[in-house]
Amino acid sequence: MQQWGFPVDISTTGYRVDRLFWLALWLTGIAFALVVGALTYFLICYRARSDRRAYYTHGDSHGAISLTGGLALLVFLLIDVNLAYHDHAAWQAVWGAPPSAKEALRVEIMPEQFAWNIRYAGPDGVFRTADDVTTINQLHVPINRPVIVQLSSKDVIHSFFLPNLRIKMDAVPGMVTSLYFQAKTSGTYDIACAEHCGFGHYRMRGFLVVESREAFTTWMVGQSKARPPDSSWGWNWGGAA
Ligand SMILES: [Cu+2]
Repeated sequence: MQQWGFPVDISTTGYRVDRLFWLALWLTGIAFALVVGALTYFLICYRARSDRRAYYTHGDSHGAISLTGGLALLVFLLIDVNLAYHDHAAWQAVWGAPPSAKEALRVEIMPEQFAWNIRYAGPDGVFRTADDVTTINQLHVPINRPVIVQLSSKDVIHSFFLPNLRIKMDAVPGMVTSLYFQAKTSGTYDIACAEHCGFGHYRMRGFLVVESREAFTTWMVGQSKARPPDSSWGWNWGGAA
C-alpha cells in the first residue's frame, strides 16, 4: 500500500518527513517553473529580428545589481530559510526527544555483509546474558511502544533504513549510532540497507514485523528456545542499560 507514491507511513512522526518532502518539492517546483517561464519569455521576446540590433551589457548597472540581489534574497528567504525552519521543527520531533530506556524496547543491530544481526535483551532486560534473543533479518516490535535501536557494523558502512517509518541511520564499524521510532500500524514491512555496501547489498532486505504486545511476547519466547544467543558481538549501552 502506498500514499502518494510513498510506502505507507506507520510511524508517529513520519508525516513530518513527508510534509518536508512536499514542501521542498513545491517550493523548488514553483521556483523552477518561474525560472523556465521567465527564460522562455525572454527567449521569445528578445529573439533575433532584422529590425533590432543586439547590444552588450555587463549587468553591472545599479538596476541590474539590485534586481539580481533582490531575487537572490527572495530565493534565500522563501526557499532556504523556509525549509531550514520547517526542517528544524521536524528534526526536533523525529530525533530530539528520545524515549526513556525504561519505557522503550531496546534492540541491538549489528549488520555485516550481507545480513542484519539483531539482538534483544530477553526477559531480564539485560544484554549479553544467557536469555538474549538473536535473529537475522527479522525485527519484531510491539505496536505503539517506543523502540530504541543501537547500531554498529562488523565490516563496512551500512545504513539501516525503515522506509515505512521514514527513518534511516548509518551503521559504522567501531562506532555505535542509534535511532528510535514508534510504530502505530501492525503488519510486515521492509528493512533495507541504504548504503551500497558490496556485491550482496541487495540481499540486505529484512522484515520488520509490527504486532500486538501478546504476539510479540509469544514470538520472543519461541525465539529464545529456537537458537542460542550469539555472543560474538556487542557493546555497552552505558547509562541506558
Ligand atoms: Cu549493507
